Amino acid sequence: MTAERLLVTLCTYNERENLPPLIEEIWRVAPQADLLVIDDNSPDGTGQVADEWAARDSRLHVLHRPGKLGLGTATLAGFRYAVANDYTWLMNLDADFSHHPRYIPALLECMRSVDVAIGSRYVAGGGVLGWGLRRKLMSRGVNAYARLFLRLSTHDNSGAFRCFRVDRLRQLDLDGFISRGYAIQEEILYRCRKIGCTFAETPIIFDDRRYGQSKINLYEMLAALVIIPRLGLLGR
Ligand SMILES: Nc1nc2c(ncn2[C@@H]2O[C@H](COP(=O)(O)OP(=O)(O)OP(=O)(O)O)[C@@H](O)[C@H]2O)c(=O)[nH]1
Ligand SMILES: [Mg+2]
Repeated sequence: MTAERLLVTLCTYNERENLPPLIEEIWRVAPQADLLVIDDNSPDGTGQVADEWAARDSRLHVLHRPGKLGLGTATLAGFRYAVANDYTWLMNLDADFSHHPRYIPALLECMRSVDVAIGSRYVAGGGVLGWGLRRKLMSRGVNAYARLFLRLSTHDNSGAFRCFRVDRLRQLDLDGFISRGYAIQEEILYRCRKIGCTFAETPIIFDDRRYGQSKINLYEMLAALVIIPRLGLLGR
């Protein structure tokens, strides 16, 4: 039997200050994990910071993309890497400390019994710190919308803190995804449900980013509002 291997993916765009302490914290709780940083030629030099680290620790790998190609395609690049390199599990975290590594053990525990584990703000014990009412309503709204159009039974469908059984990712048509940006989160769950994956949600407290600026914008929000019903209709 081959050993079980965990890959943690971090999509980065201008996360230079967050990345080093985040990597340290991940390895503090999961020293066995390999890390893949997927950087879109961040102007602040995040990619170089990652390269320097990779040069001194073979557990860290860096994928450089030529420019800001979107969170969706970055996430799928991580999936492809995990499939090509035969990992057992892929776990993804935002690289801004909104997803604290202290929850990694709970997510891994879920993987004993399901195909997809979600670090969830919207189950008992979960929550959000540091957001205003507008941001809270937007997030709740997009989740209700996804549950309605995509018939998802999970509660946090827009967050990226998740763990997947890589054998299940292998079964997805990664070239068939239509989202390029943030709507990828809902599309992934939808496609996982279509192939019969099982799900668990474990509570997380989502904290506002530690350093730097948000990359989410009105365009991303509007794109999600169009893509989610489109997916639902295509799937009929
Ligand atoms: N490689 C890559 N990473 C991205 C891109 N857009 C966002 N990211 C990363 O994806 C993660 C989530 O992006 P955020 O800007 O934090 O989005 P958010 O969490 O919805 O917004 P905040 O509440 O402001 O943090 C972060 O680690 C970003 O650096 C992109 O186009 N390419
Ligand atoms: Mg964030």
